[in-house]
Amino acid sequence: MTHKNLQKPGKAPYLRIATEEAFCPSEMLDIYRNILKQPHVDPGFQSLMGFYMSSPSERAQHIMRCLVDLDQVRIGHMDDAGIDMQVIALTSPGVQAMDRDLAVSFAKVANDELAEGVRRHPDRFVGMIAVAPQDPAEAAKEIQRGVNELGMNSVVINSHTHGEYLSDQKFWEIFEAAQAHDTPIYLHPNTPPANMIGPFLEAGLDGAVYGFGVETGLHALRLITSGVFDRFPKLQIILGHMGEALPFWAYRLDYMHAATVRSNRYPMVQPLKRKPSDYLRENFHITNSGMAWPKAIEFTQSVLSEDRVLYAMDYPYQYAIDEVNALDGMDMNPTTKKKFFQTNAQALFKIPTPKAGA
Ligand code: 1DF
Ligand code: MN
Repeated sequence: MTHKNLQKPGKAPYLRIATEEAFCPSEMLDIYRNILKQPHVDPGFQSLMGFYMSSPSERAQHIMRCLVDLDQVRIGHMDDAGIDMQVIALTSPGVQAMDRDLAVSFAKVANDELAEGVRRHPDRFVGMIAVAPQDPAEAAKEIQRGVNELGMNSVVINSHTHGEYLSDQKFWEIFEAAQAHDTPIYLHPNTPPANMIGPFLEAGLDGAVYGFGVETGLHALRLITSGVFDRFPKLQIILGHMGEALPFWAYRLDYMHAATVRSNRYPMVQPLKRKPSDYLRENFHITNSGMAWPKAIEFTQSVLSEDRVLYAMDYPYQYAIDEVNALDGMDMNPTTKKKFFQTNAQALFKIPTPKAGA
């Protein structure tokens, strides 16, 4: 995974800001080891972290080494790949794999540790606030602390929490806090919950290859159809992986949602103020994490607008220098390309332009 033979990306007329980059405090690995020893381990957690924490494969070893570092290992890789800045989040599933009390207390530990890393390397790192949806009131408080005390301006939630979705109104205090503090929420993937994972696991497709996208796309759609954005019209959700395919579904979602409402088929599918695709355009930003594919990026820009599509690498899970070169070279007008790599991220995460930079 060292890519020594590949050409290093050169200087570009934009900063490259990667926006879905992961870290893992080493104490979280101790907590994970305890969870993995318990009698009834969530099958998705077992499949994902059970693998990364025990596999001798080069990929797993490389990822584990990078995840815990917020200093020279990470910065060396960023330099080699031409990444000026990383927007860093607690890796999935983070505190959402834990019991409530531990999740609440460990979110603070993880956020403090990330904030320290950002303080050591303020020109290179930006942090996202991790929260424990297990306790919505505490999550709302942690958003406030993250903004006011840690200087972070975004939140990460790793999709479902023990099989529960944020479309349930008991979680909406979190959205209220996010809207009030103007912090976008990165709805990052998790493995499918226990009651969904069976057919994925059976085929070895539960992880980043497909299960992540299906589960997180469903979660985002549940936010739309439950009326979250009618209640919190300014709330912004960030999706990775080219919007977990939702832009490609937009036409059918609009048609079938309207048809379902008209026919009174389900009590939980009620009229919305706007079409599902309107919320995608007004309440979502999308990154290309894991999808270095110019045609898909262009299509997503055409659905959401070029102001809402951002670059992400998904370090260390997809540390691929050749993809940076491919995206540098994509056929896109220079203004749009600078929005994609730099200025959309600066606006969304409130990142000032470094004084000496680019
Ligand atoms: C993987 C991919 C793992 C992504 C991740 O977090 C992750 C993977 C545990 O390849 O197993 O964030 N990803 O976003 O694509
Ligand atoms: Mn990721």
